[in-house]
Parts: sequence; C-alpha cells; structure tokens
Amino acid sequence: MKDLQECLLYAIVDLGYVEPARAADVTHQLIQGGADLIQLRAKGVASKEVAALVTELHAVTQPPGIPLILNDYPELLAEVEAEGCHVGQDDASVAEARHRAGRECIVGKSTHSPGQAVRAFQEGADYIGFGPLFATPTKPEAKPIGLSDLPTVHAAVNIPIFGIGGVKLSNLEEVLSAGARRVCIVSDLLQAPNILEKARSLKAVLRGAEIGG
Ligand code: 3NM
Repeated sequence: MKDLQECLLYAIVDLGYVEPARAADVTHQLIQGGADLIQLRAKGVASKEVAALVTELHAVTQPPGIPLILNDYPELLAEVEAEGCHVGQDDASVAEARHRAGRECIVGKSTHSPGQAVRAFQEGADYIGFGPLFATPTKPEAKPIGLSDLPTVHAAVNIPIFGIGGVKLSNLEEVLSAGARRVCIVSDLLQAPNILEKARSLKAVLRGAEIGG
C-alpha cells in the first residue's frame, strides 16, 4: 500500500455527487488519473449499504495499492476491508475510532484551525484535513478559514496535512504557494466532464510543486 507520506492528491468519492452504482467506476478513473488516496463519503447512508460499497471499492483500490479510507463508521473496519477511517471534530476521537475499528488502521481527522490541527496531531491522527480553505458547495454551512494559517500548521504538525474545501485546479497553484503540499478534493473532481483528465491535471501541478520545492 502507498505510504501516506507519498500521497499528494486525496480524492473523496462523495455519494452526494456520485450514484452508488457509479462509485466503483469513478474510483477507477480517479486512480487512473493519479489519485493517491481515496475516501468514501456516504453521509446518512445505512451502514449495511456502506459496507457493501466499501467491499466493491476496495476491489478497485487494492490492486494498485491505493489506501481506501471510510468517512466515519470506524466500527465497520472490523468487518470490511479498508485501510482506514476519517473522523470529524464532532465524531469519535482518534483513540475511540481506533478502538471501534478494533484493528490497526489509518485514522485521519478534519481540523479547522491551527489549534485543532495540533490537537489532532497530539491525539495520534495519521493525517489531517485542514480547511475549508475556501467556501465550498460540498459543505455550504462551513465557514472558510483562508490560506494564511497553512505555514503555521505545517511548522507545528509533523503528519501529512491535506488542504481541503473549495480547492480546484484553478486555485491549486495559489494553495500550494501559500504553503500546502497536499490537497483533498471533492467537487472539482466529481463534477468534471472527464474525471480522469481532471485528476491527471491536478496531480501534475502537485508533482510540479513538489519537484520545484
Ligand atoms: N471537509 P470540495 S471541506 C468534506 O474543511 C469536507 O473539513 C471539509 O469539498 C473540511 O472539494 C469539505 O467540493 C468539502 O470543496 C470539500
């Protein structure tokens, strides 16, 4: 499996945008385009259905060694194959998520301020999401935090940090210039006319920034 340190492009397969029947195909396109990490986000879906979908997606993510992360539902990790789970500020703590999973797994956490980022690091999260950097249709109620805290968070937190929220191909250079190295994207990928090509373009910019320093 790909190491989190190598992951630059984190793509979320959000059932708010993708019909469950298309989720495996979309996941395949995202990976073909260069997504390094995949999350299944299935808010409000019954856990039995989520479990079935995880199994279907894992058949796509496992052969190329792409970790599959489940948004919330840590207890499902005890019964399905996936590499980890992601918790929000209002969900289980990192320790509680590990306990519910009952096995070794990646646990990521959403953070919305430098203080929350440091606490998630201290709690033992394997990676964090940091945002929303911009206003986003995916979480319309969430207040954007802007880009100015990115350097502080990168100096304070020594685990992978994925900038999230309104990140798009059109503002990616700006996000990277402000201090991000990695991003997590939902709508710009899932609403693209060609998902594979969009992932490829995003990844090229991320790689270019990495090489360019
Ligand atoms: N979490 P898009 S922002 C799922 O700030 C999610 O924790 C956020 O979607 C956070 O790429 C967000 O469409 C939505 O803006 C990201």
